[in-house]
Amino acid sequence: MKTIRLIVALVCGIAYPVVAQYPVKFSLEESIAKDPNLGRVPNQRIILFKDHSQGPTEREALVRKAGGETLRHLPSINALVAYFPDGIRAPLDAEPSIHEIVNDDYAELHFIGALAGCAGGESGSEVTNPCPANPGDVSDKEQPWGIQRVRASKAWEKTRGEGAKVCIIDTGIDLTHPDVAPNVRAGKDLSGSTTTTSDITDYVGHGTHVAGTIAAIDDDSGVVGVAPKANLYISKVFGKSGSTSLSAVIAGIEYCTEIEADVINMSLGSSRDNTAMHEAVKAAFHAGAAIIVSAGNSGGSVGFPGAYEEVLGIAASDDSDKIASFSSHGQEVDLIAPGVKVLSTVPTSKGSYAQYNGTSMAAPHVTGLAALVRSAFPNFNNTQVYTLLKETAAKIGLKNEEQGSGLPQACSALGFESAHQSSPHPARSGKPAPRPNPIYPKLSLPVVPAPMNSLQLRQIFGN
Ligand SMILES: [Ca+2]
Repeated sequence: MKTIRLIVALVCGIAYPVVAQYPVKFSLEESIAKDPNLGRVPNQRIILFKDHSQGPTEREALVRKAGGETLRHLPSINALVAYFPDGIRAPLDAEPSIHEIVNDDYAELHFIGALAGCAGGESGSEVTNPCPANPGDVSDKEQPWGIQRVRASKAWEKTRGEGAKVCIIDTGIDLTHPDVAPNVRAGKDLSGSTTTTSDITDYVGHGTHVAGTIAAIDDDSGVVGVAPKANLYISKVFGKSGSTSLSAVIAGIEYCTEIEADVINMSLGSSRDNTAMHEAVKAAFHAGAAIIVSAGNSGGSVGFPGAYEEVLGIAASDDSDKIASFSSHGQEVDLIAPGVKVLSTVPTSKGSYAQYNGTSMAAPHVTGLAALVRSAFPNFNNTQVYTLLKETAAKIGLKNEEQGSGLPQACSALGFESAHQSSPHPARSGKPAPRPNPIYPKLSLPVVPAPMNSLQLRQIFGN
């Protein structure tokens, strides 16, 4: 029997209640064998259609005939989600217009616990990094350690994220928080927890924390984010708990596509692969968004959508550049970023600032960097953004399945330092099989060119 790890660091003595249960499964197969409905939203199904031969009204009639109620349409994947209180009465599988019926699963925040009352900006023993920090960063109390570690300030003379649209799929945001609210441009509540879509208030704290790491403002007060002038769009899909349905997350992804997001942050996931979620991620990727997803906190394999090829899956490191004990890992990890004792904004009702742990906190560091890259190189497509962040990341001496391509660095990504081609700390283990480049034979828009190689990147940056 595997040990279940419950990571609750009590460094500062006072802990907020953990907002959600984080089922830790070292063997999903074992767990599912015991409970086939594990992680499923009861009686809820996502119905994917083959074509557009039926309109919304006809589809809803079809669902009613089978004993269900349509909850919402998901146009990006040509689907709808429906609730069948007594199971599906009519054999919908035989309906010629239906391609597939899949379960609606739960998605959870990749957040471990919160610490209150802590001072931020602690520095650990950083390994040698070819991308040196600015001398003033350590004494700049507005910069949490993670912001320093990704060398965000190195980019700020070139860009602070101006013009980049970042969509955060999360618990909403505190619109009264002076350190992050000024960057919020719009938002929508798709959690289904209210009858309207206008209340993007963050009742949990997670979304405000993620937003602060991405884009807290530079005002010599509180904290500053990686891209302090990025434009934030709030796609709220969690109500008052740390759990929601995949169909709500898919609706949240659709909102991000609707506002033409340059970067999407998803600090969430499910332990189950799901066709509907994968199709939604593919649709957003093909619409042009760079999609950054936390790897998960199981300490085991990478969750979904973090494991999909169309996204960057992010593991979590601590301030000594070690992988966090809770961080999921595997060959699906693309990058690693600070995810332990991350100081950021939380709702003013929860104390305004707090340190959180989780791969949820790692992903927004990369999202901020992606916003800087998109601002500096607006002609780059999402694949080029991924390639640039990976090729310019610093290896930090971990196994490839822990660090992926390494810890991304704003200075080398933005061309301020020579992109280092060799690792100062070679990986200890054998290299896992490389992930194949995504191939999408069925889809043609937009055209996705082959990722750039190191030579092409050097040609662009002239070094
Ligand atoms: Ca600030």
